[in-house]
Amino acid sequence: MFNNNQFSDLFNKEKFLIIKKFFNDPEVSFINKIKDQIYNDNFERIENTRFVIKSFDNEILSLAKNKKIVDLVKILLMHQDLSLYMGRILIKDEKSNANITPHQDVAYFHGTPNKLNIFIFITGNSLKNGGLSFAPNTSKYGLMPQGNIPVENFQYNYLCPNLNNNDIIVSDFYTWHWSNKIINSGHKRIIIQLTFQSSECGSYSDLFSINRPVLISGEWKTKNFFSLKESQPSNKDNTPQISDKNLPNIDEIKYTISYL
Ligand SMILES: O=C(O)CCC(=O)C(=O)O
Ligand SMILES: [Fe+2]
Repeated sequence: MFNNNQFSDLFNKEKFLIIKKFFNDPEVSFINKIKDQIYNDNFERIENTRFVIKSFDNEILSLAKNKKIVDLVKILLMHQDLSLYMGRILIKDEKSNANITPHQDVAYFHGTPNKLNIFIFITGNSLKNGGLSFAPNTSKYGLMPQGNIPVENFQYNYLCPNLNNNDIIVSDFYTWHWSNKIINSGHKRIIIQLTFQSSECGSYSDLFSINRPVLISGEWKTKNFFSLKESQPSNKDNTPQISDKNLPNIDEIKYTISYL
């Protein structure tokens, strides 16, 4: 059994950690129930995407509140007060079997970039089954533009670990990852992604499951909540105008000191 320091020392080296046999049998049964429901719903998803349509709010919330997960996130994010930024289910099957090109999640979301991803592999993970590949230690390159990261221009190593449904992967929000097409015919791949952050940040993703701010541990350390949808770019010229009577009138004195 690992202690807290070993977890964080290992993670902090390359911001990537595989934890084998994380879930016990009852937890695996719980995960398998989600799988059964997805099969029952015939893998219904948001049109032409890899995202499951049904929200699975309760299931995702109870996984995100699993004591072992919360304790792990507290150690790795070094925060006691945590919220769930995003929870979603990622499907790959014959209907959506594209390569997911190299990217980092941080470029596509909002709020604090200091987020932590936990991936749960309901149907395991392997190269031939459209599993996730990761390039540990790529957070060192920081924020990259959106789109396919030009991996050919960089030094990196990657792996697509063979995992079971009781194993998890933890990575920071900068770590490059991607996935290949399913090669084993008939295979259906289901992955749960949970994204945590300090509750000092009131950002939350409202594109998938859990479309609201959710406190996971401790207390809220902010009063400002703002969703991903309402943070999308405006497509009009919305530059605040001098003539705008609603312009907030802040006294500049508040921000001013004299250097001399
Ligand atoms: O579903 C996949 O294979 C990868 C998905 C992913 O990394 C993403 O949507 O950010
Ligand atoms: Fe991703």
